[in-house]
Amino acid sequence: MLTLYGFDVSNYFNMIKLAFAIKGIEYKTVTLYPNQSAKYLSKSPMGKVPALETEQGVLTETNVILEYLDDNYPDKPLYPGNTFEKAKIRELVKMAELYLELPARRCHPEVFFGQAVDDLTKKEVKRALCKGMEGIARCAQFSPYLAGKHLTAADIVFLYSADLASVVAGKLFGLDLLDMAPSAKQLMTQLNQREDVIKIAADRKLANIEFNKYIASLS
Ligand SMILES: N[C@@H](CCC(=O)N[C@@H](CS)C(=O)NCC(=O)O)C(=O)O
Repeated sequence: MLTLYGFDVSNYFNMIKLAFAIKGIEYKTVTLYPNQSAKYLSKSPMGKVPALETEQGVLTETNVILEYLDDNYPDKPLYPGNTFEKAKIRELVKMAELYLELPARRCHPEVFFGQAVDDLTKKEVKRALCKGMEGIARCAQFSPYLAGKHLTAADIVFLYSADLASVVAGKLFGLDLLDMAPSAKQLMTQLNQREDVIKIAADRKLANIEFNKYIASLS
């Protein structure tokens, strides 16, 4: 059986959990935090989560895992359509990660862990997030999903990237990031009403208690 390494607070981990839920794939989880132990690095080369253990070996990088799952479990495709349509989904996945998730992450220390981030970083992140959401607005269809009428990998990555990016934009810059893409709010609402997404959010809330203790133990 597939084994997923990571923890329920991780947005990347939750992208894979949602893909599993949508496809109805059975899997087990090993709860662990990112770390640089030799044992974990032998599975996850950067020590990050998620990592997926398959019969053939371990895979990391969320977009890669999503594509692997789609290739092996083609029911309920997350990359539906012809080669152009599939590429468009990959484009949106990459945009959500590069231009929302990653810039927002630079401000996570201040927003989620109470560690001040310098003003230059904040200025760069503010600009990057606005550009990112505007870019996605130009590329996505929002009809109602990012790539059209089917929920795809792009929506999964957007959901768990835009949520944290919105918190960063709201708390640090007083901005409503979702306002910058028409129908983004509607899409987030729709996705957040799904049973599988609600369950993942409940797991996250519960896991947050242990995670906060873990973070406190680091200082
Ligand atoms: N590019 C990676 C990013 C995964 C990632 O950053 N995961 C976070 C947890 S949400 C992590 O492991 N952080 C620890 C670190 O960056 O060393 C992916 O697509 O899976």
